[in-house]
Amino acid sequence: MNLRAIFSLSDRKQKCTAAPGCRQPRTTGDLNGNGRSDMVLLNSKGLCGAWLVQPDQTVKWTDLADLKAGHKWTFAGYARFSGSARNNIVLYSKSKNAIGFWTMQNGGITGWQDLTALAKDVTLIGIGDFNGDGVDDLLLRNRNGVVCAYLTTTRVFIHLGELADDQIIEGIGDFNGDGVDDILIRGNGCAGLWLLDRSGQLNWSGLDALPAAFTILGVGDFNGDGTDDILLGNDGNIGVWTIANGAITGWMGLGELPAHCMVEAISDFNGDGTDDILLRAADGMTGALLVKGPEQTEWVEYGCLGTEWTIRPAAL
Ligand SMILES: [Ca+2]
Ligand SMILES: [Ca+2]
Ligand SMILES: [Ca+2]
Ligand SMILES: [Ca+2]
Repeated sequence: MNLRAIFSLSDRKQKCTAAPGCRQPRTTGDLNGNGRSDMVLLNSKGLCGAWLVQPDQTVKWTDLADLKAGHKWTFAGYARFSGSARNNIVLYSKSKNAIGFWTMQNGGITGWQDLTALAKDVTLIGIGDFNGDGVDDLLLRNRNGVVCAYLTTTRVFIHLGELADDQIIEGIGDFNGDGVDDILIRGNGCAGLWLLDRSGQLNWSGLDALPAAFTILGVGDFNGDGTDDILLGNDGNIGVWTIANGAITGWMGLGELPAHCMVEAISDFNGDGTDDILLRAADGMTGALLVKGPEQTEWVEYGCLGTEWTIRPAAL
């Protein structure tokens, strides 16, 4: 199969109808700096708080703010804009098409910073470090499928590429371990990567056709080698395409999931250097599947969430 033909970057005439917004969850943030990732929760009334993951894998609730449902700001993701930890909480205002963030310390909000306001037809897709300077940037697209990065340190927009009509951005991660985040793209049943370098140049790497009935569930480093991998799942089973140097190196099965489980987030919840999978069952029970190795996982329960609570950043 000719992946280059399927993912033709030169086909810029088609009208893009792919859903805006990065579809899959990505790394959450460590909001209190204890080496374990935490979770921001937002309810339908606009109450925003966090589950701070403790060393014994219980969670401690902390109130953050009242965002007031239907008003200006909604939770848009986690980022690292200063320091070494991903502990900024990014908020998005639909009415202003603007982005800002909370600075955090010890799990509490210490301040607010405006980041940028976007042009009317531009949407925030995701957050990552697209020039490898250790500071997160914004991934944006316009309604014609043009994808840009807004570099937050230099406040410069750089053009990355165009999505064809059937292409969707599925995730963000560093798939070749060079310290620059790359972009996972799906189209026509196949997956591929936009590998970015520090100057914003883009190289295409076709991966493979998705196995029958499997979908992409998220991105994370599931074998702890410092390169992001791709989580896939079908009706009951999940597993990982392990990635190195922008190519698939193997399959790591992670076993069966109960029916109707949702992958809500991927991050390192126990601080062992390997990403884990936050799952939410149909009855609201939410916990982490700690990844220990091929076919080796451990389930820990954090608590039961009603349907009024969301964990994923809002689709913008
Ligand atoms: Ca950066
Ligand atoms: Ca990279
Ligand atoms: Ca890996
Ligand atoms: Ca882990």
